[in-house]
Amino acid sequence: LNGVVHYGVTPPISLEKATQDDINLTKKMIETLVEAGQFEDEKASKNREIVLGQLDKLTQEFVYRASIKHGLSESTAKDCRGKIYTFGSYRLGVHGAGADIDTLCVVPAHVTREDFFEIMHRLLSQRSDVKELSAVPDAYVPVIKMEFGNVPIDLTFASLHLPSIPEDLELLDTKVLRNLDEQCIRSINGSRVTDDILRLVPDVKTFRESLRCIKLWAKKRGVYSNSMGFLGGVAWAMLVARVCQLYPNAAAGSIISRFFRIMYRWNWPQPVLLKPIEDGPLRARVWNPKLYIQDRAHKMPIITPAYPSMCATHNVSQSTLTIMTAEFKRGVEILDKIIDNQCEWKELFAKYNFFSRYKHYLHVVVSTNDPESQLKVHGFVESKLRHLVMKLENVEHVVLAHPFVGSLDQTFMCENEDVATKIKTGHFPNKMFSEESIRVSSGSLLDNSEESLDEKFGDDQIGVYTSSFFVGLLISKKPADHIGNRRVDLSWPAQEFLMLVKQTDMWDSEKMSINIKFYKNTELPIFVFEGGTNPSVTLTKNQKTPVKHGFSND
Ligand code: 3AT
Ligand code: MN
Ligand code: MN
Repeated sequence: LNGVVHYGVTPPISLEKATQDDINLTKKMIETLVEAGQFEDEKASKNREIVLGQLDKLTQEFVYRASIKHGLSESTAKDCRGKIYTFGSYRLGVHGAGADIDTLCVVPAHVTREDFFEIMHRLLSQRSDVKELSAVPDAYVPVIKMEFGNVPIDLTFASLHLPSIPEDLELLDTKVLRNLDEQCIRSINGSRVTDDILRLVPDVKTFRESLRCIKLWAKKRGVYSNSMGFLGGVAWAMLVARVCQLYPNAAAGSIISRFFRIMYRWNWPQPVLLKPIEDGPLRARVWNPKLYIQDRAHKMPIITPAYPSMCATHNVSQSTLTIMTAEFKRGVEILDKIIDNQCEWKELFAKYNFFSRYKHYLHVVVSTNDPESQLKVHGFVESKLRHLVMKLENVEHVVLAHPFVGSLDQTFMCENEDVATKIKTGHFPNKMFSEESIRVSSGSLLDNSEESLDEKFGDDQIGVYTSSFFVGLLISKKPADHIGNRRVDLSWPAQEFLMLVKQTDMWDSEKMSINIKFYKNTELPIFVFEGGTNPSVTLTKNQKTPVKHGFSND
């Protein structure tokens, strides 16, 4: 490698070129991804470009109006320009059909974030092709969300220390970060990280094909979620990019095979880096386990390349690392079989069967009386769930606490307060629901035919909007104590978690309620099973063991 530039913090492992076998392997992989609907059609891509063009026009209008508002002359205001950048999966070139476009609106120094949420928001609200417009000005990364011409858009904002934004301005140089507030730095960094990843891979096409494969695999295997303690889109992109650096001339199919092998054997917490961590002009904190105790605690550090480098996997716990490692192992085995022509690519993307994997489950039920607060409380509880997982994995004899990615949401129309209370505490009727809205009476559940429901219920029904989160538990077999007790006490972590949620400012105990139930696999509510039957029940029908609750909210 004398004198040859290489990507990454170490030289490549192999410079071997793709063989005909690798190319065939890759071709089959792409075909499987196409079949799984991972690529959007040309019409949809065109539409995205049109939307981005319109967003750019609106940005110029916004900058002009804001400039006038701040007392600039007509002609100076006309010369002031802003610019739209994209980041996220669209910028990486790996977005699926329904994905959003993550955009960043960059404006001159005199245009403020308040202007953005006032003027830009108004300009958007006046358009008939903009729907579901919502502003989140006080988020960690302030954002306007919307559907623009049927494309979901996340629009973030940064005001640079410049009088106007040159059309060819790149955000690569750390100088652009000077004199910016923290929100602007965070917003810009979404874009800087994506651009850096693309710059740091030896072959963008191979990287994109490989990442599309890993994204689909991670979603199907239930390990795609930053908030739940797995990895989000940026972290998966960085892992794939690192493997691409190590095999600069390989085709995507063999990158995937290497990917699983390398990640299965990775010596965590040794960090994954795409380039050496840089110092920069700000007082911003850069990831450094030698200096910061929090950084030392990261189980699976994957570090963003753009200054100021951060750990993209802060939420990974011992349990989620164990689960991902097991999935890497499965990947190694399946790829070996695919390469050996013993199975097809679609085997790799087989859906993970969470609800028949464990003997014990926790069910967190969050409910409200109105759909608006349901949306808020849902996101909030999801963002806190990893704390429950970490508390659970610290309980003696709990080997693994596995959070289910996402939640199962249902609306119940209840006959009276008693029924509503039952639902809120997780006593769901044990019947398969085919309707989005489920009506329950205090007796048995009615059949779903609309006529009989309308006869029975009047306007006095109580709507209960629920989100159900689940944690699967692997509990070690331990010898019974001297009185034959095998109970594992989960009430303490559960109570602590409930307190954590209820203590926050956004919790409104008038409207919201949260409960935790503990199940054996045979007691799981039927609605979690896609087929409408609980396989564990059929399996264990003949060995009726009395159910012992380690924890119950009854
Ligand atoms: P999709 O194809 O959209 O599912 P993606 O990788 O584009 O995958 P997102 O749109 O969720 O994923 O996120 C794009 C980027 O936005 C990633 C990160 O830089 C930023 N981002 C996402 N969620 C947050 C968050 N909660 N806080 C701060 N930044 C975030
Ligand atoms: Mn996105
Ligand atoms: Mn987004």
